[in-house]
Amino acid sequence: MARKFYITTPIFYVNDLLHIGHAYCTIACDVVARFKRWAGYEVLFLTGTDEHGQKIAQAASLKGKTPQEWADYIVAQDKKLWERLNISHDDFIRTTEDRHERTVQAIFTRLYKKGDIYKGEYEGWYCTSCETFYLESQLNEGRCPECGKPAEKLKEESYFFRLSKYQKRLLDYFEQNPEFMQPGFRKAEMVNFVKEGLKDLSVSRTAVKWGIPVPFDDKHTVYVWFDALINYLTACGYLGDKAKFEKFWPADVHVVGKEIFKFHTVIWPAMLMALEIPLPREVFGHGWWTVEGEKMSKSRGNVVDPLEVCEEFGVDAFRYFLMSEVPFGQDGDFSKKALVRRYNSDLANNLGNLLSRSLTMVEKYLEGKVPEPEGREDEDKDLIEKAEGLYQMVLKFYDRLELNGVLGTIWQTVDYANRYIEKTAPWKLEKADRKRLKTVLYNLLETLRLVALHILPFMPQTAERIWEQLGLEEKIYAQKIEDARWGRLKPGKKIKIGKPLFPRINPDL
Ligand code: ME8
Repeated sequence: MARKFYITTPIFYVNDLLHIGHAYCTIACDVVARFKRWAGYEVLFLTGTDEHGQKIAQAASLKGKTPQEWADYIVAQDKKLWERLNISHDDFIRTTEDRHERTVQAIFTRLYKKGDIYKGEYEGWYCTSCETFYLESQLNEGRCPECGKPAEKLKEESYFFRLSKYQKRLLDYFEQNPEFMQPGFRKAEMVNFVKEGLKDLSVSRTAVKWGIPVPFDDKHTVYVWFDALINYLTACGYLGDKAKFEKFWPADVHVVGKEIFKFHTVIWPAMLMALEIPLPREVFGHGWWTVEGEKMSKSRGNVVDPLEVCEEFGVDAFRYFLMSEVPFGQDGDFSKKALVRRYNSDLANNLGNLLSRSLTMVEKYLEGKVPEPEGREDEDKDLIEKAEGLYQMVLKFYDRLELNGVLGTIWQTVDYANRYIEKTAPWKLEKADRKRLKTVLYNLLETLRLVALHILPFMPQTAERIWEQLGLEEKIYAQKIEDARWGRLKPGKKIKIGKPLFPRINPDL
């Protein structure tokens, strides 16, 4: 039976259009999902939208729409964006779907019957924008510590989830599962937070109408975070499709931004413990992007639209930039200048040049046909070792979601192949040693084939273009791990030189 891999992005709010931060997280998950599929896993890659709550209702009313109309509009835009960015999700969940509402209500009732949800009264400071209650001591001069907007004092009847009951079990779990929170440097803060003592969590609202009704008390709607986290269960068939659930749960990794790490490493695990369901294997908290050194925000007017970046530089250059620029887990800074720099050095000068130089020589010296190699010299061996070893090398990086490490490894090979051209100087071999010329050019083409396979998860279109230019007829998507072995390129086939992959961009423009 194929091994399974279940990976999720956060479900994004539908109050507004998505920006590069959302695209970043989703592209990273897409890269991993694509790699896992290639490695033979049966993958469930989930993304979707978080549609309930006051924040969405307010955004809709500002536009003169009902929340549902507004959500439908944003969802259509989100889906278009994912298509443009070549996101290969297997499912897109909306929290307004029946399958989800049913699951949330069933869970709420179950936990109520079990005594893990009870009725009480809530008094606290509430930030509508972040849908979160705060203690007075957490506010900054009456303002929300997250978004800076004024918090309101609220007192209401509320259902509570008995989070406090799970404090010890959570701490034990963290200790026994050191891999659960990634990257590791995020762990201490969560452990301390739990150690300081957990308060029961208010999980219903009477003031919010746009939400899933509490099934046995329709004055209340379910708190949006309690509703949202459950999406990961709904989508893999919990209470609906037993076979699917048994296959895919527990999730292998929830990839989330660092600001919602706590919801995923404390509240979510406690909910699962209450439901007596195994916990996800890993929660990965990635870093945040600023833009030219500043926090991205509507009021600053510096929100970067991923569609515009793709229009200007191409989808693959955008994907490459986001994945290579910062170690996954760290914060990053987006600027066109940095993108152009990386585009020119890594994509145009390094990868693009390697392809065009290699193909041009094959065309010029060998009538455009893939040659037959003969013999191996030391410099060949080095190149072959690097190219053939790629799969084993990148595996380790993928395991830790060090996606820039994967790219760094592939680019070492690309770099080495360019140096191999300088060392072997095929233009001198043309007259002097045809046999050697053929071997050298074969090695370059074969290296490019392996590089194409390895960049496929990151830059699907580019990988396909390289594949076509190498004259390979079988589909790149049909390739298996075995095809990453050296020597599978068949001599005799015609190459098909195409347009340059990445024409240089003038950095001064
Ligand atoms: O929090 N840099 O949704 P959301 C990097 N609905 N990533 C960023 C980013 C930035 N500047 N801005 C946003 C929610 N993100 C909830 C989640 S899950 C059960 C519910 C990414 O629309 C990052 O992944 O505010 C972050 O966690 C997510 O978008 C938040 O999206």
